[in-house]
Amino acid sequence: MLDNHLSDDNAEHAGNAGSANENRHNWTRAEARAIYDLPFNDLLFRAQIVHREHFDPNVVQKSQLLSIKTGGCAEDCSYCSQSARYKTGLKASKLMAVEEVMKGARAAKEKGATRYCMGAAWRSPKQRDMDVVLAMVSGVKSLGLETCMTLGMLSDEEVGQLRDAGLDYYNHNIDTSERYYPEVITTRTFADRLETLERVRNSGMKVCSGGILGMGETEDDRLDMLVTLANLDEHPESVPINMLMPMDGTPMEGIDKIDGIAFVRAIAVARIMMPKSHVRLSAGRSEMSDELQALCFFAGANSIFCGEQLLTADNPGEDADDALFAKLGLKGEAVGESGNTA
Ligand code: SAM
Ligand code: DTB
Ligand code: SF4
Repeated sequence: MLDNHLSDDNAEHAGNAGSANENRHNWTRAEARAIYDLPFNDLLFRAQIVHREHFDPNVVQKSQLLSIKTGGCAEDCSYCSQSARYKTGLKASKLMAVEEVMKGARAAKEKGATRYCMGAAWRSPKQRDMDVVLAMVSGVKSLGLETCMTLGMLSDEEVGQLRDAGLDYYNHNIDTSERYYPEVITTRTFADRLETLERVRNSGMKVCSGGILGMGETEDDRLDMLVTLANLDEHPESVPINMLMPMDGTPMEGIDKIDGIAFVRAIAVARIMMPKSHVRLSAGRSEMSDELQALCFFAGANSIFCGEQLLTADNPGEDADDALFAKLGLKGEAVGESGNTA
């Protein structure tokens, strides 16, 4: 049905992409490339068709982030304000108290967030912190919010504890392609990331995994990252696509911004290759125009971080997002309603 609308030589390669109802896990870079290189209008049309097969196109899921332990991190991720290796001017703080987290979660729920994502600047959690972390999970869950955490690498034991406490999602990004990964992070490997993702998947929790665009990687690196995510045994239920927010004092300070159209193309490819996943337009929205965000939603992004702050960086905030949603006729996804019509 779709092939009538494809207008160039890529049509043959891109022909079956996303039109089948079942998720595929055998994507090649060549296929991803062929989709990515389609004329922009064809690409967006294709992404919209896939999106509408599975989701209400005017519903966007809202997650709220909270940094439960900020800064002082032992890892050397070159994009991150929280690494202890760079002079970013960020003040490190200890693990928050459970009641403080609950306050934030109640406020987020009132403002329409359906998922509360708690992030810690750790390579991996310390066993002595686990009791507090688990109490955060069960507390936030008791408010009727979906729970998500991002705490670094996990052991099988920790994965089991988090699941049993009621954690719905675990966020662990692969960040970039396997090829480019060592240029960005040297203190852990791409394989380490995949290992934790597998543990989370095997535990029965839902997986949130994506990456960052605009770190100096090539287009092929972006496609390889998406192919890796799409070829996992199951697609991550959430796929956050972050636009690099260059942080003062990090090796990525002052890096050239990614082209907006290239960013939208990557979102569309993610939507087409992972048709039933929520694709989240994540960090970087405070630097994006309404028009660029609208194109991202049109390309199939259907989730955002809401609120004034991400972990350490700015986010547009409630007023700006309410105005944007009103202009575009978008609605927030209701608690417990996935919006996924598949
Ligand atoms: N420490 C944990 C870890 O690295 O897995 C969890 C927190 S970490 C800050 C979560 C993710 O935020 C990173 O994997 C990265 O994708 C994203 N992120 C961090 N700093 C960013 C930045 N400056 N711009 C865009 N995304 C960023
Ligand atoms: C994700 O992919 N992006 C979020 C969340 N998962 C943990 C974090 C974005 C961080 C942006 C920079 C900051 O706030 O420090
Ligand atoms: Fe630490 Fe996570 Fe930042 Fe890397 S991304 S430095 S692991 S907080």
